[in-house]
Amino acid sequence: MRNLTKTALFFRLLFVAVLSGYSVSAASQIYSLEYKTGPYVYRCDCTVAEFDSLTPPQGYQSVLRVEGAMNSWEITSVPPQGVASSFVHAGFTFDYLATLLGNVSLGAGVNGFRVERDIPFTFDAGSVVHELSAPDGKVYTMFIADIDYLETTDIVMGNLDAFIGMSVPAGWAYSSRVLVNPLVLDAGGVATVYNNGGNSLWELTEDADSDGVTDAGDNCISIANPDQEPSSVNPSCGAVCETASCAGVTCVNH
Ligand SMILES: [Ca+2]
Ligand SMILES: [Ca+2]
Repeated sequence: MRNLTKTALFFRLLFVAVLSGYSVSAASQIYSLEYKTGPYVYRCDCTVAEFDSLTPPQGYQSVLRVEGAMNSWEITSVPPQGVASSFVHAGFTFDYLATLLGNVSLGAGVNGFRVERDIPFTFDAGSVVHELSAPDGKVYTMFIADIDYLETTDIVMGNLDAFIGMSVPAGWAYSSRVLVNPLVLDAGGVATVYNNGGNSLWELTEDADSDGVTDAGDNCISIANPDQEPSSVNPSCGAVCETASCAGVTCVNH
């Protein structure tokens, strides 16, 4: 189970790395001890040490998540018909936890996956963000990087050149910049995430008005309003969206 142990350490360090450079509006470092078969995830009623000592059943693989970083991958807590609600393995009970969201095509043979994530990541003004641009112009913002504490100590997310030389899919481009305004990665519930070779996670960041609040969380998608001041008429809508000159602007209720 060496790999699992290393993975656990890896994610713990990743999370610390993320928190040390940026702010996250909610955080915990609770680990889920899970087995996955296909899209179905089961959580172990056991300790980390107990879980670490187990070999997964045939057809299952170990999954270890940090809750808070990607809070919920599940689309339901009720197992679909025909899927077991629990099973016992090596004396431990595994209860059904989730059905994972599926992979999505990001174009040209590049796949991402969807995660349910309801915790916005806030990148403060003045911090460095690392971005991948896809051939279709869509931008993916890195929110977790593979920093192996034991082997690599010189990757600093706050460095503009931290990931120069990283391999990216054909037609994609990497860049980095210092934020003038805060950037909020708010998936609005479901995020599309690209995993770059297992080394880093990049979230699709659609910000039509470039005000630093991504579309899913923007209370006025097409008008820049970084302060997100709410409308006095409809608090779920941005104030800038209620004026006559903004007629027809779509407001996002959330
Ligand atoms: Ca926006
Ligand atoms: Ca806006």
